[in-house]
Amino acid sequence: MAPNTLYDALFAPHMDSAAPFLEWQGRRIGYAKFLRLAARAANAYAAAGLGTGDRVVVQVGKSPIALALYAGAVQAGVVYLPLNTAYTPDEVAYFREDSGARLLICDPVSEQALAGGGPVLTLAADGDSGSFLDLMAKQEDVAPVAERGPDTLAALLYTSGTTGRSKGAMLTHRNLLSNAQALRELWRFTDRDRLIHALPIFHTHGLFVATNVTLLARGSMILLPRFDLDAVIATLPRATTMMGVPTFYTRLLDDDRLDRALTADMRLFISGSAPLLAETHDRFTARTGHRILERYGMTETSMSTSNPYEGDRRAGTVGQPLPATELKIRDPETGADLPPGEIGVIEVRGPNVFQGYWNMPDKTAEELRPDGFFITGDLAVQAEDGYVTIVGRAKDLVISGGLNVYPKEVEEAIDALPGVVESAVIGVPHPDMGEAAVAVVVGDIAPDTVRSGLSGLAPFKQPRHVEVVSELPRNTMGKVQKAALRKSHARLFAS
Ligand code: MLC
Ligand code: AMP
Repeated sequence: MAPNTLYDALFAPHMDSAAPFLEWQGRRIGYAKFLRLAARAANAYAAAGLGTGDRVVVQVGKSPIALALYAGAVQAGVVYLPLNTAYTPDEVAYFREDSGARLLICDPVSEQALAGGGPVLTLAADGDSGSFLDLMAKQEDVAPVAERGPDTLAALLYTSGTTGRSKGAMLTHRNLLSNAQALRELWRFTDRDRLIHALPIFHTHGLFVATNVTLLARGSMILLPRFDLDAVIATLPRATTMMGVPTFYTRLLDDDRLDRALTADMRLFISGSAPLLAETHDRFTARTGHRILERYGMTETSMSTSNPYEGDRRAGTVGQPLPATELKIRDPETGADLPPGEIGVIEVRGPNVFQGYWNMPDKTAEELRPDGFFITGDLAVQAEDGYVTIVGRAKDLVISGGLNVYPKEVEEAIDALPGVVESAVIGVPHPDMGEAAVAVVVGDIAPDTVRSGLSGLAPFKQPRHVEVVSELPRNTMGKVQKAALRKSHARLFAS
């Protein structure tokens, strides 16, 4: 029988393999060594009192050990809940409480601020010290494998909706594994691949798409702490593939060192998490000869569509649905199927689609239909030949450098400041981040005071520009016209 859990498919086949898995700051870590680290982490979870199904919240810097915390959770059957390192202590406290996590692992520098909400262990940003690492060091490097099935929970990834607080998307072994299998095949990953991994490992893109596909193909990853232009340029000649958000590609294009010679040994560049402009796609091809392969996905669904490896990688489109994924374009009001060429909301169904939001049956029912179709909130048209072009969002969301900013959350924080009457947060085209958040505020308050009043929010959520006005544009129903604001501010960041 084909393996149907993450451990059986991704880890078990490599237990004794000396093949390289990670390269990190000049050091090589082979598969067998990495899996011994994972086993130590699995034993350390057990030593800390966690059993199968318990949640662990992990807010740590990127390092091989941090990746082993994920692998160890898979082995121990612990549900993995990774968090953006930019989240503030207040934000972390919410995720921890909402998920009922048994343990939080964070950077030692935040330990004090996060104490009080339950057990805390630490791992330093470079992965070289911390109380969880100490606990791992005391463990055996073999560990039992928790009994898990394809339908048991592997991870809880928080993602905000347009209203209220963040929701934990429940992802099973089947969700994650089926997607990795589809992508490995579609993108032709093999054991000869060396992936430049410059993404964060707290989101679907860097944690699941990049890592699971590589593990499944028995390839290797050159792990960089973050996207650093010089480091990526230095690494390109030794790599075969890269996955990135559009900002990676626009930053590379802004550098004269990017050319055909530098990328001669690369076989594939993949982009996703935010719209890649057709213009960026075309410039990249003109400069390097490579056609970026764009795909589309979401925390709740992993990847749903992709351009082909062989065949037409069509600029400005996100390609066709993955083989096992059904995709429909539906009328956002009535839910009726729309014919090719008409704009509607993307709905998807398949083994990639999550199981619902943790402890939020009502929210789940709003977005996940009884027949299994998930309402993504992305607006698109589909061509007769299946290619999907995303044209906008029905949900009020700003995507900045591939990170989601929920206007409602920022508006609530602004509206709570003394002197503020109301506010509107919009996404405005930004040459580096794709979009940047801008706040338009009504009230007796200075822009700097608004800015300094938002320190409880992670920095990437804070508006890049704050403007105080006498009133917000409204339609006849009294609803704030964000479209009008986006239009009047469209050139704010034009270089
Ligand atoms: C950093 N900053 C950001 C930001 N990233 N602000 C807005 N949006 C962002 N994305 C802030 C920093 O705190 C800093 O603030 C300032 O901007 C300058 O930072 P920088 O050095 O220019 O940014 P950098 O560290 O280079 O990061 C930019 C980035 C990074 C685009 C490389 O954000 C990144 O790797 N993004 C990828 C996110 C991702 O993986 N998304 C996938 C989600 S999964 P200050 O105040 O200190 O100056 C998903 C599903 C799918 O969407 O389909 O994949
Ligand atoms: P997240 O909730 O962080 O998983 O972000 C998912 C959202 O990112 C999707 O709903 C889309 O709006 C957006 N997204 C992902 N990939 C693409 C893409 N290739 N083009 C346009 N938008 C994308």
